[in-house]
Amino acid sequence: MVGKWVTAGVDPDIYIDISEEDDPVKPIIVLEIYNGGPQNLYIKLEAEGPEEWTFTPVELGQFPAGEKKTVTVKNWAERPLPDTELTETITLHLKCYTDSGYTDYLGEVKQSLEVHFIDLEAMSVVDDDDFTEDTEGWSYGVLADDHYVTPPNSLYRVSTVVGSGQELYACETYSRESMVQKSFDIPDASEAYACLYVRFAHGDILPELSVTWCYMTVEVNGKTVLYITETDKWHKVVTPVPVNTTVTITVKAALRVHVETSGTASWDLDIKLWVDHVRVRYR
Ligand SMILES: [Ca+2]
Repeated sequence: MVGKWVTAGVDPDIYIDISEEDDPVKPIIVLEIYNGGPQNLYIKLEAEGPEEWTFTPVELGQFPAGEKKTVTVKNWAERPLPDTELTETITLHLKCYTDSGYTDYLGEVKQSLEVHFIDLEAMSVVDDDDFTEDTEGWSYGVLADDHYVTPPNSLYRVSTVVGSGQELYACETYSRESMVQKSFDIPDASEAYACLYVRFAHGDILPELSVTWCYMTVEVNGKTVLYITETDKWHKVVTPVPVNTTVTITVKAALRVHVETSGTASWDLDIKLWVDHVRVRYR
């Protein structure tokens, strides 16, 4: 019944590279939940799958009536890292309640998830970018050594959202999207993957401002394969890419601020992004 008005958007395929992954594996999922019903709901995520997995229910909080909300869920599932490639199916249960105590149960929405464990190191190399000595053909960005996955450098780009000395007028908004990009020629093969690490951050928010949005995305040929809001942390993304064509990977970081009180900016407000350890593989 509840499935008539609650929908859960989730990428039905997760790719995990067993050649470089923590043991146990703890996948992170992003759910875009739409509550199209007449009342506010509280939703709890539960899951079931093969016996190797351990699942922990996660209370996702309130989903107001008529609204869409994106949630990133961690620590909901873990499994020992397999040493061979395999694919497993997990069923997500989004249990809907009408109270914050998660007792008045209304119904659930089910969603199936395929977890693909792949071994990138067993595949052929299209490209490896570790930014050891140069920017490896990426558009924009310079080398930086303040954060990296493989020493001594990563690719870095900083963009100014609001400059020091800039006049700020109440109710105005300022936004900036910073990006770096590279294209890869993928051979005619049966499958291909890209794996990279990304990170972003912004400077101290000026006292006159509030943050409207702040996120990072990774796109493959314009399709978003990663959306994150957590700053100051490396995020690993593994994604299939099309074969026998050119694939463009775009990493973006965006910050939008709203001026709450007029004033003069006392310092530069920057949006920063880092990329490192890019591997593109096929077989
Ligand atoms: Ca590096």
